[in-house]
Amino acid sequence: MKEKIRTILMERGGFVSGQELSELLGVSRTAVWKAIRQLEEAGYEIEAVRNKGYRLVSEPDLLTAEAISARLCTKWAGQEILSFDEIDSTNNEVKRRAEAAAGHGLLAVSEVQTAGRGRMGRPWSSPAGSGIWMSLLLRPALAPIQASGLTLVMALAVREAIVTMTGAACGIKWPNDIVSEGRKVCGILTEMSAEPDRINHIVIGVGINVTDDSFPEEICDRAISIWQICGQKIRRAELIAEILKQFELFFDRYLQNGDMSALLEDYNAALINRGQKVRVLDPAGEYEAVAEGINASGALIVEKDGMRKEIISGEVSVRGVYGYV
Ligand code: BTX
Repeated sequence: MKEKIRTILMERGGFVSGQELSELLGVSRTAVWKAIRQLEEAGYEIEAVRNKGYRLVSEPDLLTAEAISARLCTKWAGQEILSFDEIDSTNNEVKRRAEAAAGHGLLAVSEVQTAGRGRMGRPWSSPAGSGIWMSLLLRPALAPIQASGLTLVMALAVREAIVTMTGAACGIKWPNDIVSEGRKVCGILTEMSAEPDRINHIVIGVGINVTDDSFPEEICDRAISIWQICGQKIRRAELIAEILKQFELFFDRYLQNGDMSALLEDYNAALINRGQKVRVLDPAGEYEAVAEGINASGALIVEKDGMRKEIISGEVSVRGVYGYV
């Protein structure tokens, strides 16, 4: 009943009288009123005006499969969605599903992750209600060596979606972070199961801080939310739908040559390290250099003492000279 009333109010957009609702649903006006109360308790804002009836003002920021699907305009990404209140890690869940033969484009999202992780097993803070913790399953016809570029493709898609929806000033810190004001608003973790010449599956995990006001002490100097950047509390389901739309577009361009060559300009234009001094954390010895941009294989080209070097993601990290960015 609650669901039916929600649907009617959404479809109408304006006021619907209690009398009409009770007639449409064949229940008493008291039953209608009770259902309206339940919707309000679930976070729906409903205006009630004497002689006019009820009008839906706003919906809660739900992260359900239905909320995402209702906004989705993709061909394959997110056509199957699993949504959880709590999970260890959406990357883990998608990997489990991939091993059980789930298909290309499966998306998992969760309100909370109890064991969210970044690269090299680093923890990823994933509290309830304020962020997007999601993972996308891919089964692309690419060689394993071409997989790491997909992290860059997702970075482009997330940045484009944030900018399209909010106009927020943010850029990409090579290879996998979206940053603003020197802090991380999004991290991306790509994991792959492959044989030497064949990819079984790839899982791209995306963590985005959306409406956080504050962060745990250990990350408060390096984390930021979209809300903090631009003062907008956007709906997570809408942002997810926009990211998946953008990902399909960028992914098609990646597939043209199986590398970043068709996306070089877009990526380098979004790259905040470009032309900047960076500290290259090479296990063989740290050094400072100037970042020039990426090449077609997604490696970062840096210049040091007139020599150009190619930094391959996964081997070394890059930091700003004065801080994280
Ligand atoms: P990373 O290794 O580049 O970054 C991890 C580092 O980022 C941590 O060591 C910490 O300093 C910092 N950090 C932790 N939590 C946050 C946060 N919420 N915001 C900003 N900085 C933070 C980045 O790894 C990849 C993160 C991927 C997360 C997604 S969420 C969905 C999916 N499931 C999962 O377990 N991981 C991915």
